[in-house]
Amino acid sequence: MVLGLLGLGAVGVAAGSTLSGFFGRLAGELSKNAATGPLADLIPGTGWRYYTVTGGFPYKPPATYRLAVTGNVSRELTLTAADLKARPRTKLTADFQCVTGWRVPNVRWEGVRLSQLLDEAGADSDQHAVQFVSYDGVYTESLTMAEARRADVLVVDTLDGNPIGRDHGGPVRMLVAPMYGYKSCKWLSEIRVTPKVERGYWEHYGYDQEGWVGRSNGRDDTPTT
Ligand SMILES: Nc1nc2c(c(=O)[nH]1)N[C@H]1C(S)=C(S)[C@@H](COP(=O)(O)O)O[C@H]1N2
Ligand SMILES: [Mo]
Repeated sequence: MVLGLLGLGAVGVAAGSTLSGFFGRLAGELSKNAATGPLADLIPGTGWRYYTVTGGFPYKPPATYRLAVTGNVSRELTLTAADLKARPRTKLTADFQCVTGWRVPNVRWEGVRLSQLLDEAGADSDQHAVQFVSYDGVYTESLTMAEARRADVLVVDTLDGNPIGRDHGGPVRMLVAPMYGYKSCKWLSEIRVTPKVERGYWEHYGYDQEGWVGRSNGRDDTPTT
């Protein structure tokens, strides 16, 4: 399976092309839903799609949510949603772009810089990577330590001024603003400092480890960050 299947639905494209206009688009949407489930639908009017590779949306209410910072660190952290609110906060507005082509312009995010949490945990200086683990039990992603420490890589809990909901990977997810959406792990459970980059979910299907918007995966999108 390839990521394109999730985004457009190969079945949907094939079905849509035999029809025209509205009915063609409708057939495409219905076929896409058959492949990915109704909750992965295009959200009317926003451009967002809700993605989940497992078919599940493993939401933890903010009151019981926990984020672990583990691996090769001098102090492991266990943070609550309130702990994240109490740390220095960063706001960032950026287009959100999926490698399958859809883009949501000017999304307003708020959260804590990943570098802040790596510093607090005392990430060992000889470690070269950071891995992100999802509560869904399947999805992981990784960045190099240099990428992870960029100012536009955030642990976010706020989207367009609201708490991040279940469909968007709330209450806490990653935002790797300069890279395609697949690098931004939803339902974030753990941040793990590792000696080397571990291949993530979509990298196993051939997507680039370095998912820079506009210069990876053979795409020529215009980067906005
Ligand atoms: N746990 C998890 N994180 C994930 C995904 C997923 O399926 N599961 N999909 C990725 C992809 S390909 C994209 S484009 C974005 C989509 O974010 P959204 O569902 O909030 O639109 O989440 C990324 N993070
Ligand atoms: Mo994506």
